[in-house]
Amino acid sequence: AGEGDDGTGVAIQTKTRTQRPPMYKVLLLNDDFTPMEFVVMVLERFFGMNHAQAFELMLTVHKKGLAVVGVFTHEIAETKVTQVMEAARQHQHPLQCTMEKE
Ligand code: NFA
Repeated sequence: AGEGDDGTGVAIQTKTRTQRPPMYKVLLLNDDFTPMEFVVMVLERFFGMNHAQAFELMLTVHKKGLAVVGVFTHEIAETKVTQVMEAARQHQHPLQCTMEKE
């Protein structure tokens, strides 16, 4: 991708590599107690989903046990997990949200 010089006048080929940060999946886990509408509200508020998208993802978690809500850099993923866990704690719901490296 590039050309340098090794000091003897010989051209050296150098590769350009695109920098990509490690990405993290944010997972939402099902439970038997958190109200469906609370999960929908959380997805709308913290993940920017519209009501239909949020309802569909909530149902996926409800039926399959978990789902990936989104994929983010480490700092953004950590913020999302904290926001969801804090909202759940405030409302005393057992909703669980975690992250894992892609
Ligand atoms: N399973 C919960 C209920 O029936 C709803 C729920 C969906 C909870 C997604 C957590 C995540 N009230």
